[in-house]
Amino acid sequence: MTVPALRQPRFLQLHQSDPAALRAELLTGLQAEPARIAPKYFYDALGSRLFDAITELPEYYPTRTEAALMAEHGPAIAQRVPRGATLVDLGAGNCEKAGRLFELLQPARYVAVDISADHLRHALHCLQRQFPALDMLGVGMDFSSRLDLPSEVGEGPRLLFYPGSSIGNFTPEEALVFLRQTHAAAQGGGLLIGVDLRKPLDVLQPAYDDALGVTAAFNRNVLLHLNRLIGSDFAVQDWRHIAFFNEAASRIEMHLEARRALTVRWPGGERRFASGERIHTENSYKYALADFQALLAAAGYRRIEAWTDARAWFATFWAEA
Ligand code: AVI
Repeated sequence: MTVPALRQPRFLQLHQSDPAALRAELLTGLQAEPARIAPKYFYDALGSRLFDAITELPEYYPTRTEAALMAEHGPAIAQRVPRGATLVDLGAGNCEKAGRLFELLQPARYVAVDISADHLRHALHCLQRQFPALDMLGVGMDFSSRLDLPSEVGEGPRLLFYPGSSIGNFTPEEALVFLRQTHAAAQGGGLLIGVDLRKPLDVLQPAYDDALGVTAAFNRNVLLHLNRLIGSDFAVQDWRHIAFFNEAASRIEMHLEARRALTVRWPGGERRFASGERIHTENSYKYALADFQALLAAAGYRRIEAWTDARAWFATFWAEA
């Protein structure tokens, strides 16, 4: 008797890092007024672990609020979403959130997208054992500047999944560009997206400045990552974590503030920072429900539906392409 071979996930690595371009981008940011570092540099190995720890903090409500929302409204969401579509998980990470949806949404294929296909290997192999019949593909690509899915993702409607309110780390203008790209990529399917909403300051502020200091460590760790990438000599103890809600822009801003006047050096350059001078590291936009609905409509989506938790802190939108 021959035992049928187990289906294996396939992998495709499209993103190749370009050290010279990366260095140029980082140095431009460091020399800008005010200095800035893009939030994607938070996520080295330690930064990714610190982010996982953030999601478990009592103050960081988005992850557990979204999970509860999906558990409660999953069946209603499943009624809207087409069966047998290709589920494309943007920023899949450990693939946990999408894995919880397989039984509910019954996709024909699962495509996990992240910056590195290697990061997806373990999670996809585990999921494949749990769901042996599901076709699985891991794609390593950087979709933050352009979402251009490869032909291997296949024909037919796609269900794009972008949970966690990562859309909030784009400016609204960038978010619109990105949503237009998801609309084009959906091939007549749709987008299931998690969005963090405006809420009282006494909830927002501690979520980004927690009592244990995990978010502070996450923010300051970006400097250690930079030291490895460009050979700079940032000393993390010289930098204070700052997080506040910018009411006019409706966003949490994170910065690193110099505790004293200092000079940061790297091969071929340096920058002086005055005491109290800041490096801007992240924006996390908080939307009104109607404003995000309007953004989806402007991107070309129709039949937009939203589910929120009882306190209206977080929303999951389904939008047809
Ligand atoms: C990944 N992103 C949605 C998080 C957020 O809430 O904006 C990143 C984060 N920054 C500080 N805490 C969490």
